[in-house]
Amino acid sequence: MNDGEGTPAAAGQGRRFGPLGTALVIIPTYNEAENIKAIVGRVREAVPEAHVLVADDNSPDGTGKLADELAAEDDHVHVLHRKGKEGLGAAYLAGFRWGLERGYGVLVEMDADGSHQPEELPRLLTALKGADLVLGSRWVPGGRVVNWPKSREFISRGGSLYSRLALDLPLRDITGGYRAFRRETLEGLGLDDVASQGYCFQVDLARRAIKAGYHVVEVPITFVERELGDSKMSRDILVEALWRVTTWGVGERVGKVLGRDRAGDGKTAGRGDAGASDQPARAPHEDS
Ligand SMILES: Nc1nc2c(ncn2[C@@H]2O[C@H](COP(=O)(O)OP(=O)(O)O)[C@@H](O)[C@H]2O)c(=O)[nH]1
Ligand SMILES: [Mg+2]
Repeated sequence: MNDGEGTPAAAGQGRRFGPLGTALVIIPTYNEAENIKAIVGRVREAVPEAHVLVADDNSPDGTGKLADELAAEDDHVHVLHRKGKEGLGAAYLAGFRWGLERGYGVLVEMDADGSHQPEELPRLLTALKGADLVLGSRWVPGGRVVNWPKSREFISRGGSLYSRLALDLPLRDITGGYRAFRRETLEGLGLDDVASQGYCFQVDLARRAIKAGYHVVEVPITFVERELGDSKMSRDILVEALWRVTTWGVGERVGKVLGRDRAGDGKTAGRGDAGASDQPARAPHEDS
């Protein structure tokens, strides 16, 4: 059974990882007025030294204003007000930029609806001491989902399995959005040309990290479906994910046939000595 601190991996062993620095927990929000106070409070309690950035897309329900009130009474809470709804990926990219500019050492992705439990964040951060990227994972031993209908679980498991096979990624939960990045990892991923949104954004970042040779560790989490507010999952988000993953997968195979590795688009600047938690070391471009 996994001890919850990340599966030891041949790939990461022997490497020295630097100190983590201060963490910034980025919480993207669109109409999360019912959840924002509770989630920020839980993060502050679970990891008091971390800072929180609410990245709000001008939510009509006033989430941004509530976040401003939280920020006014707590210097560890910040708000990034964005013009309008542009999707999860764009909000995270803006949040990453905000955090990198201000020198944070760790950038965390966390949903506002309580699905990603802040109380599990210390385990992700502990695992990050020996990794470049930690994925909170529902689909490794010890991970699970609570209150999900079978249909949602089928879509999520299917999405990860399809991405794993299409993109040859040695990961179990590829669409999840509870993650901790070292700043150097984000800086090495070539984020400037990321156009993907929704679940696809998560697949895109995981794929870039693996292809760039970063050491990625999956830590089991208990994902709890939201009790308040509405999911923003839509058919369009699923179609985008299916389309992009398929395109990337076909592109990689064509690249291999032609003797080139296009997977990283030649733009990532990974370490070349890392891999994923349940696999032996993989050098980037090893199969080209
Ligand atoms: N800023 C921003 N946040 C978003 C957007 N879409 C979703 N979110 C947030 O992303 C997180 C996950 O969304 P959610 O609706 O719970 O998706 P689900 O968990 O897949 O059903 C929540 O915190 C949402 O408020 C968006 O367009 N902009
Ligand atoms: Mg949710």
